[in-house]
Amino acid sequence: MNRIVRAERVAGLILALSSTAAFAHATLERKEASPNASYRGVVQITHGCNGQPTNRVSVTIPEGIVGAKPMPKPGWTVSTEKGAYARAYPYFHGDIREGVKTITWTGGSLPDDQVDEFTFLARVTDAFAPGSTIYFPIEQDCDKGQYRWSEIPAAGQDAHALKSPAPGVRVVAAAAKTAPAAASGVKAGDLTIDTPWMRATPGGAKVAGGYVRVTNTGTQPDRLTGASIPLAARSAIHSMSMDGGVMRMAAVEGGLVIKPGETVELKPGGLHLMFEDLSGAPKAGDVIQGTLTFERAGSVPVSFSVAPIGAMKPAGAMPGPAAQGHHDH
Ligand SMILES: [Cu+2]
Repeated sequence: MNRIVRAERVAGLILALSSTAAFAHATLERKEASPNASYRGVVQITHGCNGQPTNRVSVTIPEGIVGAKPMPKPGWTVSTEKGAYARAYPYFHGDIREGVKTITWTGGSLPDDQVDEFTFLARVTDAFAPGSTIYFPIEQDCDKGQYRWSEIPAAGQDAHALKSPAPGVRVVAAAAKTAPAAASGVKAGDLTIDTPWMRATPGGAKVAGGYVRVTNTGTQPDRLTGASIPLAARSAIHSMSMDGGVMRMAAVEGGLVIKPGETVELKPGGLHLMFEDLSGAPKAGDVIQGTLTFERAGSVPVSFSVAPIGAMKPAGAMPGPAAQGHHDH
């Protein structure tokens, strides 16, 4: 009996200690990453195991993160385990099918009252869409004791509720990190997306035109397949052409190809996005959050600035020739 009570007390003590320690989980210094971009993972170890020095740190590279390489660390021996990926991923000028799955540093001794960092470089593939989270499970071993920072929250679960959470990295579109304004190009993989804009519409209008310039700096063609804004139930990509003095529009079937090295401009009087079944009217001066969808670069959040009715250029651009005789969207 006495023994059981004592075991319970010990268990309670361990629980208390580990929940105190849980204030300082193993963490990753950089909490954001973007698809089709490199990620510098810096594992931070800020405490040992109940006072014991840390002598081993191991990070698991999740599926969808490719080309991982550790940074050597004086005083520690680094080793990697390689394996096949679940599928091939585009990687620079070809595909990559296998690579490092775990990185382990051993042989050092990090006292409980000191901190240290363990670094690797890797590439985030488009397997991770903006809004998702990448989890890197981490094992921490000490002279006595260990932590397994490996718990991944279920959908809707708060990571703070977990005792030993795997550090997470939030996936954001490259756009969100690099382009606060619509002024300069937003990067999405190999694409640069410039100045998305649209025109205000008269009340009651059911359609609005959207415009953008997309440059492909990569080596493979991509394809603009769609666009969305909350105001529009549907959208299409249209071309316009003169036919016997009459402007005609036609849907661009199968998406709009953007060849390597090419810039495709959607503008009034030419190719354009057609937002359809509007539930409200975009007003000049508004900035409307939306997305552009590409076959390779994926779904890219963009901000459409709204220019006045009939404008030929985005708001803020140099005034263009007055709108004249063109088809009004
Ligand atoms: Cu149209």
